[in-house]
Amino acid sequence: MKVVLTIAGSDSSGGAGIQADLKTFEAFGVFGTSAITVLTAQNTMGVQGIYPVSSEFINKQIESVMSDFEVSAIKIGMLFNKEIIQSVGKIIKHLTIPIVLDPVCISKAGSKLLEDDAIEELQKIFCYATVLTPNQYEAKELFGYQYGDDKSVQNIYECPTKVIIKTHKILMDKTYKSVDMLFDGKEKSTFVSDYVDSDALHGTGCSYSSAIAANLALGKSLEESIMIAKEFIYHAITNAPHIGNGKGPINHKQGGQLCHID
Ligand code: PXL
Repeated sequence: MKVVLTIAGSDSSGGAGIQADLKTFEAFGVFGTSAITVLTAQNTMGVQGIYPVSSEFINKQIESVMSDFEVSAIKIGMLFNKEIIQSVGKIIKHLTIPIVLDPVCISKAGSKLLEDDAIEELQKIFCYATVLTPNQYEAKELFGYQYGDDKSVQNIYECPTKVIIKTHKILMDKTYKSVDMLFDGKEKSTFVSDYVDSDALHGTGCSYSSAIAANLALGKSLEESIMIAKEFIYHAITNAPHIGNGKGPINHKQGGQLCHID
């Protein structure tokens, strides 16, 4: 069985962060392991508290997992502050396995998940990743990207890191679509699915990047992994459990049943 590691924050409400990552790994039949970077006290309405783990202990968790298992891919989520970014950066710098870096800045409910002075530090570790998965807001913050302005994404191409920019609602053929664009330094590929008008979007970003990491671990190409991840998220949103009073979680199990790969 393939082993995947997530280096990310804990979401007490179970919809995003480490909890979403592990549920996604399970759905794809890979063995999920974790290194927790921060604890968050949160629910579907927002984040009530953030408690960072020391960088020494984050390293210890990563070393414990990697010294025992052969890890086939890594997903990186919420890193929160400069110190955590620097220490995770030092470890991933030397790795050759696929790394999916979700440059988490803000939650779907609007809470800040990255300290203001940590943005530059986060940009410094981009080149250690195989692929970055910002949403349109993160892409604006990190690359100055605006929809249609593809040149801004080319700025990071001193290295082979690819970028998927997730946009949500684009009018095509008279209906709204969810459109993701993959930039590889030369070409742009576009991935389209129907747009689901839902409030249950908490954890979609985390789960999407985890689904890509799981499929890369299974030996799929990046393009295939993106297509499978996009379909997984579509079904997970349409089968959301509708719990909580705010932006509710998605249904990883339902998505997994539809998309499971043996
Ligand atoms: O989706 C971004 C994200 C990442 N990590 C943690 C989160 C969230 C969003 O809520 O809680 C821990």
